Amino acid sequence: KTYTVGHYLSERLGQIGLKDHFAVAGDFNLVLLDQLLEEGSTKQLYSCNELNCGYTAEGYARANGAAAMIVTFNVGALSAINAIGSAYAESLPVIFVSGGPNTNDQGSGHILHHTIGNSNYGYQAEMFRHVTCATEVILSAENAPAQIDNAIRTALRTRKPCYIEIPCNLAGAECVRPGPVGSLLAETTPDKVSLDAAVKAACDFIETRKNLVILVGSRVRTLGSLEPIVALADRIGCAVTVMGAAKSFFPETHKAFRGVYWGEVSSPGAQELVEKADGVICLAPIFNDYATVGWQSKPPASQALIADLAEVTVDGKSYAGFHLGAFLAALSEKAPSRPATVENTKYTPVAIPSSAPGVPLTNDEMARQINALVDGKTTITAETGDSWFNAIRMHLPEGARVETEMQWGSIGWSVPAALGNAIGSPDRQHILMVGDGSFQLTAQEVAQMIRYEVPVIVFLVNNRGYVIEIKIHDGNYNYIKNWDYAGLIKAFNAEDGQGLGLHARTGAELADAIEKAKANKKGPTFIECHIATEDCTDTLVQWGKKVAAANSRPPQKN
Ligand code: TPP
Repeated sequence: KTYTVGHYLSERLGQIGLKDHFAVAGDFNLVLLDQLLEEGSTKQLYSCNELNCGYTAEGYARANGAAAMIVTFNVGALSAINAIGSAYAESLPVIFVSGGPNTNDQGSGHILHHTIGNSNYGYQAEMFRHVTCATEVILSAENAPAQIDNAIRTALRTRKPCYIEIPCNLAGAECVRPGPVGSLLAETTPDKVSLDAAVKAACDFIETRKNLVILVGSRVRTLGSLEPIVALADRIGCAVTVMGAAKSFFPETHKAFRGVYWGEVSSPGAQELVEKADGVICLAPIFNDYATVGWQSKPPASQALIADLAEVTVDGKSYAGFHLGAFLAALSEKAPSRPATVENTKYTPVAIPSSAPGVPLTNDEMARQINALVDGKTTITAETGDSWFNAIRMHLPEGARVETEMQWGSIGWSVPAALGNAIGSPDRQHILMVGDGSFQLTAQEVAQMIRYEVPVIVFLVNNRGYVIEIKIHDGNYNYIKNWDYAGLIKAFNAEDGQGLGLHARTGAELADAIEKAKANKKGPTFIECHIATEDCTDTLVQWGKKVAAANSRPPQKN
């Protein structure tokens, strides 16, 4: 039997540790999908549309380190580009594969369906070039192995999405078998001279500062483990805070944990700790306007050591040629100990207030009950909106995980991302917190949770609007058409689904719904939580004011 380009891709996906790939069919990728099914290293799972497919893959990469998706040319790929932007922004290696025009049509002047109606088919790859680390348009079966390998290798090394375009008449063309997978997986050998210099500079920084604190950022996700961060904190002995987007990326039960640093909306004590420190060791941070509460809370360069994924900056000097993991490992062996901040400060978590079971459900009571459900094997996916602030104020047992998409911040992300995450880590309990406005973008992906019997517990916050936007800048455009959200589950179940749709209008109803959710393992349990529009976290209100102020700065006059 002929071994094909599609088989080659399929075998590689299995070799890099994927168990599944996500797809939407179209005539430019049908033969490719056949090859993937035939070779069979990974399972083929389907999405309702390509945007959802992209976010499902993005969520799977969060659980599994990488992901793959296959869509059709233009009509599919251009829907998915938003999700690939997300994977780029959030540093997640999603292997994006698009079917492409038959090689006989390329350069022939033929006009093809699904295109913008001219005969130059390079524009799709050109668009994706901005949101991927490697863009490979395959034009011959002979070159396919090197091009597929280059894209996958670059994605895994840089932790960014890559682009592979496979013409519809090459997916089934004869191809050589893959060589050893090691060259795709291995990190490049660190530049030892540069690494040693960075570690020396970091040790000097640590030695000469009186009040040190570690600030953990969201891109540490790419390390795949919290151990290197814990080892560094233990070695230095200083206090540790996490950025909002890095919630759960340091164990909250660790003696050095001092909560979330997020400028004015920090955990009690964390703002003072970080802003009074004369040395802040920032691990893979993203200091955007949201994270800095409208540019108010970025540690000044003179006080910050920035250890990013591919470079370390200390006292204005940059060192590169090694990955963050190698830097942390070396620094954890050499760093001097500075116990000051961990001994002089303490962390007092704030309890989430409760309300009586019979009264109308409040945001606090909802957050409190969700928090009580979280154990060490729980992943919470929290959508843009007040769900961020609710997830961030929760108390996490060791092992619990929170996933947010704070850099890209696209509403609708969380429904497919929670599905992908749950497929990528089926041994964990999955909780999704999503607002009604966000849900309206990607609602139909709940049907795939039903199809694949994925028991995500969905908390849909029906507060009749875009409350986060109301707090940033109010107007008519922030109020949405109400739906019977829980009622959708009956429609999605159709004749064979086992999803459960429930309403919670009081604390007692929510508690009852959560009990039913725990028992339902054959599909998602969707709990529509009815919350008053004005009822949201205080942190959202405070943060919203600062972000609004930053957004409304007038243009500078020349
Ligand atoms: N469109 C996209 C794709 N992404 C966005 N982030 C926005 C628009 C702007 N936006 C940010 S949050 C938000 C909107 C429209 C509303 C979120 O509302 P909801 O999901 O109901 O959450 P809540 O604020 O009520 O908690």
